[in-house]
Amino acid sequence: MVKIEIVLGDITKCPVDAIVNAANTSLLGGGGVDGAIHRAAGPELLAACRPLHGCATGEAKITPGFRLPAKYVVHTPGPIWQGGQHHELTLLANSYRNSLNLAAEHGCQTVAFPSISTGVYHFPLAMAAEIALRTLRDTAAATAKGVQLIQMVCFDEQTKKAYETALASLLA
Ligand code: AR6
Repeated sequence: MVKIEIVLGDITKCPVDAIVNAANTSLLGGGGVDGAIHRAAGPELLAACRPLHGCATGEAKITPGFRLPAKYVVHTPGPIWQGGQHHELTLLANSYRNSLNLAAEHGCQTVAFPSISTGVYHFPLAMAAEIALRTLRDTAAATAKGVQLIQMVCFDEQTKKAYETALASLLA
């Protein structure tokens, strides 16, 4: 069975097989975790993203990790929160499921995720945490069976608490 860990930290430092990037649909970089990943990976990452011609919301594409400790970066644009009536819940689940499956298809056993869409995309944190952990647990059991460890890498205490609360209620 997959182990899911909630940790506080910087995802660019994680020595895992794949880290996931909360990207935008251009895949050409941005602020937040996306900017941090591009800075740490080096300009080769942008060069690898250009020929991908973007990515639809909820879908995922993969590149090497270049100067990162991680072997791969899985890029997924999460949904922008628009009040909840624009398929945001389904699209967020799609981002987690498609990212984990793509990493598993590339033989990854350890995968680190940031809190997708809860920064500048303003998805409500508690709901996002619940969707993230339920989708990751179910996907690992159904299709991404080679994945042994999933880390949710939270950048601040409030985010970490939200994921810990969601994990406790998922396991209850
Ligand atoms: N490690 C882990 N988490 C981080 C890091 C880091 N180094 N840096 C920030 N976070 P956001 P979104 C957290 O805004 O809401 C970009 O411009 C951050 O504190 O990065 O999906 C893209 O290009 C928050 O908890 O992503 C898109 O345009 C979480 O990562 C847009 O932002 C997500 O915040 C995507 O917005």
